[in-house]
Amino acid sequence: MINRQGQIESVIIGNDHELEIPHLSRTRSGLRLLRGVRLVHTHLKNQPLTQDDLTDLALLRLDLIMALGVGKAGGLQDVYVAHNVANSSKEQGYKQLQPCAFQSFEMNCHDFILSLEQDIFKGCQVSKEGIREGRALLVSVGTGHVAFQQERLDELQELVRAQDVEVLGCVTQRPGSIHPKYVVGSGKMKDLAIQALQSGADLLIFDQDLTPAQVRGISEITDIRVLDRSQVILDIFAKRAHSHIGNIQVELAQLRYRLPRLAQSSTAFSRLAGGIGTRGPGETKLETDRRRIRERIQHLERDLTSIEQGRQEQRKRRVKRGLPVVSIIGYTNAGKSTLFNTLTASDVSVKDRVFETLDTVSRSWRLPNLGEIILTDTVGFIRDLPRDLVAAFQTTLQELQEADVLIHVIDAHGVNPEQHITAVEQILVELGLQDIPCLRFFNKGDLIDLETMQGLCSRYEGIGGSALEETSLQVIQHKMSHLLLTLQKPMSHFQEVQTITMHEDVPSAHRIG
Ligand SMILES: Nc1nc2c(ncn2[C@@H]2O[C@H](COP(=O)(O)OP(=O)(O)OP(=O)(O)O)[C@@H](O)[C@H]2O)c(=O)[nH]1
Ligand SMILES: [Mg+2]
Repeated sequence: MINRQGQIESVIIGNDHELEIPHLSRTRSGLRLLRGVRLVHTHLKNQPLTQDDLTDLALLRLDLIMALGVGKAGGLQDVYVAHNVANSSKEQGYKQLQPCAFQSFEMNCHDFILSLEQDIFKGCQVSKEGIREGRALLVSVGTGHVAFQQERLDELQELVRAQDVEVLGCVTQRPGSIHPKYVVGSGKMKDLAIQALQSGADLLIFDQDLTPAQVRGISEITDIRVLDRSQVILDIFAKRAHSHIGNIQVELAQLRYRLPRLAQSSTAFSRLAGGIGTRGPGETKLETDRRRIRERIQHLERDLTSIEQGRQEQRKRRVKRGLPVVSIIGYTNAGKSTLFNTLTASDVSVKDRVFETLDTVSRSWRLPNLGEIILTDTVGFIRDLPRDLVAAFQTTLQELQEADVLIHVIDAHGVNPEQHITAVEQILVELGLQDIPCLRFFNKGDLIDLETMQGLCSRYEGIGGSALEETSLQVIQHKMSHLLLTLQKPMSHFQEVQTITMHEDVPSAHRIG
């Protein structure tokens, strides 16, 4: 291995068909530059560069790779050279020079590498949209329906974008079966790693949930950060959490998720490394880290329990007062908060992005014939909600237990409203909320034609409209009044409710969370 100054950095002794390259430090200065060392090695049977050579070149971002072919008589015969290229759209990320007889071979390696690096750097400069937190290649590995896989991948893009990560490309893999260690075969995984490097990605994000062992296996091959969908969702929650309880729940979910994966970060060395510098004291540190995380988890759990007790008291008081509670639920970005704002003349944050709302917010809502009731806006759902998140968000989700009626908001303009309905209803079952009466509201009616809306409404026995238009919401109010009146609760509850003076019993901006 020879560095840019022409000095020999290391001498590697291999056998007649392979060599083991020692651990190389990670990419310099965070920019997608070359490694600063070139590999010059012998090929004892004068063979051209092998696929393994070219993979090493790309994966390790070597300045270049050179094989000196040994002829039959034992002298040097031909020289084979390959280098990385700048253009990421090319299928191959490297270029092989014409083989040349050793005697006539001439190359100014230093200048060649510098100009190559300049080209590569130009191709990888940060896009005009601004500095992003990362550049990711998304990967979906599936054996199910193609259309479904694509839809999930689109959703993953949304999730990743919500974190200000630039999506450089999406790759769909459809293996016969899921490889236990790498999800796809190791050959395919190497191709993926090369593709990620060529496109300038520093993150590989999988749509599938990966086991800690898979994250480890893939990181070892690719040498870049590997994330799965759950982690992306957890990170979004972490970014969006503002309230005290929101922060506790998110941190708890993150720590529980991280604990079994802790070993991964300290062993994420180059695939060829064999663990140099990662054993010994590293093990002890790992144990300390684990213990600290466990202690922190216990601490957060205690905090959460005491908050939970306080909330139960609060709930009991409300139940005693007999105020009916209606909770708005639904898939993330369906328009729940918009509906909440229009119905209660509030101004909770509404944005065209996933998981804008994390904390439950309750306000009073006046219904014809009933008077004031409590309307609650809640955190959005998504299919395959990470388990750690559901577990940690129990306190927030339990708020839903007290709802007398749910309004399930569905984005009628979305790609697949049916899938979203199924996902949400599945989560309701998991939370034991399936028996609460539910009114389905197909939202964003202004964006679809009447016929489609009527089809959805009749198929799902729902009502349609737009959360942005007050007039289209009168039908919700009437339906809701009717629903609440037909519930088992005695009429007296509602009469009682009508006489309540708001500032005494239900602050008009009563905020939970
Ligand atoms: N055209 C149209 N856009 C709507 C309608 N309702 C909501 N939106 C838009 O949809 C996006 C999401 O709205 P939110 O109300 O934040 O959705 P949410 O369900 O609360 O989302 P999360 O809190 O992130 O789960 C925003 O850009 C809204 O302006 C509607 O009826 N018509
Ligand atoms: Mg919202």
